[in-house]
Amino acid sequence: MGRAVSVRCPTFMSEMSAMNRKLIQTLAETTSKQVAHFNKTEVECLIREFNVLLGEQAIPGKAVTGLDRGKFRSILHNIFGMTDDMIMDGVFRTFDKDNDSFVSMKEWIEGLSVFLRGTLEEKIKYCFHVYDLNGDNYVSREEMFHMLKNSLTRQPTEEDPDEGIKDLVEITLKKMDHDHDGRLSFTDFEKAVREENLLLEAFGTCLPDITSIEIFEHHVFQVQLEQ
Ligand SMILES: [Ca+2]
Ligand SMILES: [Ca+2]
Repeated sequence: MGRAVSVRCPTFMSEMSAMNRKLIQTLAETTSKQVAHFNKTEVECLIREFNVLLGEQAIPGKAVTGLDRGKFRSILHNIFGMTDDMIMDGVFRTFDKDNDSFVSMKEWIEGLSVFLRGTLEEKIKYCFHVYDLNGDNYVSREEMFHMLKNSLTRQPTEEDPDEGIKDLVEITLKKMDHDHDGRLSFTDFEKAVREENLLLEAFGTCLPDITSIEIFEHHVFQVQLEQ
């Protein structure tokens, strides 16, 4: 992506035991080969940040479960400014690939690769997965209704908000449901987003804005340069 300048981890690394450091380096070596958008040093920094956020040290030989829903949601909220519960649950579900209710270190790095630096193709897959609330590979009328209602009914209006949202669902379907079966398949969604990129986050903000990406990356990758 052309953004990987020389990056150094905070001095924190030197405070870790040599054994732990070696473990993290080995882990980073392996993991960086599996993710598209981070180099080895960046992966090392992300592992360190993961441990900080987890609030406990990764002890060699001890299995670390990972970030639970609550911890993960507070990261989305505090670091990336997300507020929508339904969307945050969707992001959690999308990061938690093996569905064990924890975002493991590997899931964290793989997820962030798309979340922070994903290509359009990767982001289309990611957003579709977030929006497919029940995981049946379609975004249904009901799912659209719930998400739009959740994101739009912040301000109370005099009219029945449900009617307006139902109309919006129909308008959205008309625009995006290319095969006319009354729901969005991945193919429908992908086609619509490729035609109009703004539809990527049609049902709620599930990707961070550029400012929070920059702040996060600066904090995780380059904090040492300022010390
Ligand atoms: Ca998991
Ligand atoms: Ca669905």
